Amino acid sequence: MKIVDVVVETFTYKSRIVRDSEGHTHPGPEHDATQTLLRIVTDKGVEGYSFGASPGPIAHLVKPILIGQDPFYRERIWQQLKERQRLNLATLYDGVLAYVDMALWDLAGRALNQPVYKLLGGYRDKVKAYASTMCGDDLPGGLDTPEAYAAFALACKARGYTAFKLHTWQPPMPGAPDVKRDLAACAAVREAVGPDMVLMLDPFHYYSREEALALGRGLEKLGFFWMEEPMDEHSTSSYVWLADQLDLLICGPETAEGKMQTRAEWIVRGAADISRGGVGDLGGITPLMKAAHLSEAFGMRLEVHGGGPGNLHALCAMGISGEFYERGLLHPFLDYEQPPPWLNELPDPMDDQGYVHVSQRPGLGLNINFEYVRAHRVPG
Ligand code: XYH
Ligand code: MG
Repeated sequence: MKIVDVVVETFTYKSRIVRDSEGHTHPGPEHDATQTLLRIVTDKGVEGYSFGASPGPIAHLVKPILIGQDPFYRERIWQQLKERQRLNLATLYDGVLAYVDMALWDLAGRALNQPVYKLLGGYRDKVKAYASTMCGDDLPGGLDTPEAYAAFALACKARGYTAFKLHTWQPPMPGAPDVKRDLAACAAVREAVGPDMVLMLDPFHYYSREEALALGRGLEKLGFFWMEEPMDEHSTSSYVWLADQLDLLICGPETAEGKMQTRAEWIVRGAADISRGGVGDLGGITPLMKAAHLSEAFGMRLEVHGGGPGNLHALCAMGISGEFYERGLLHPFLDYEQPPPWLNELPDPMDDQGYVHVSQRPGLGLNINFEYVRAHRVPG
């Protein structure tokens, strides 16, 4: 089997999610948006798909490497793309590698009529989810006050979630960042949901060591399970210092560059108690499994960053598995249970016990509405 084409199709849809000047997502007015479908095409007619890739780097950097290769040589292709990143980091970022790697895993599953997690070596077929909120906002009835977070946590508990992670207020929101307000939101949530719900915090990502320590000590009093990314993750030493001071579990790194090598450094230096990363941070399912096996060798869990089928299939193939699937980002104003128009069903359906079930369909299990993609395709 040989790869004969690599295509990115751009199409339009209506979105109610907007980004603030820092890039954080929030509910907003309905507007036109675009999405992309990456298609890796073979000479045997089998294709692999993923959503979100940028057309430019795929056409100029990825396609010339893939054409003519056997799509089952994922490790070789991933290593070639990783090496090509060194002088093309502005365009060939880890997310691009992730889209390509996921489409290759999808292609293998479709060719062999197996879900990806079984090709990886299945371990389970469902994973407990946590409700992962959007960052705080100033929308009345949204996530604008500690009481609003508490109300939303109760709604998520009623939906079946057994765990809830707050993303609290970040700049450019007025008054952010503020350790005291973060702790007020966490206290309101704990008061509302009771002692049994698992709670985590993902706050402003650039607090000082002292602010992160004050936050961590406050979370210990509230019985929180983990805190992630309270400081700039480029300072490993700061996380070593923080983890030494706290009983609260520190989970990371999430966004620090360097794939599984960075995670190895954090583990050997004691910068975190739980490792972290998702397909977007590491560059695909292939490196995410490398990081999972690295963590396992140290008897540590890796909690996967972000949702989506790539992360879910990896979670279902981990020996020391991440305990949770990050479902979100959620907000009281948005109905997460509705699939996007380009899919006929949610890729991460959750039962009323709080478990997300991995698809048994071949590949990543995406039930793609190709007719929608065709009908809304952007010419060119
Ligand atoms: O928007 O700052 C943010 C969130 O932290 C986002 O980057 C991401 O979804 C995350 O951190 N999830 O845990
Ligand atoms: Mg995070």
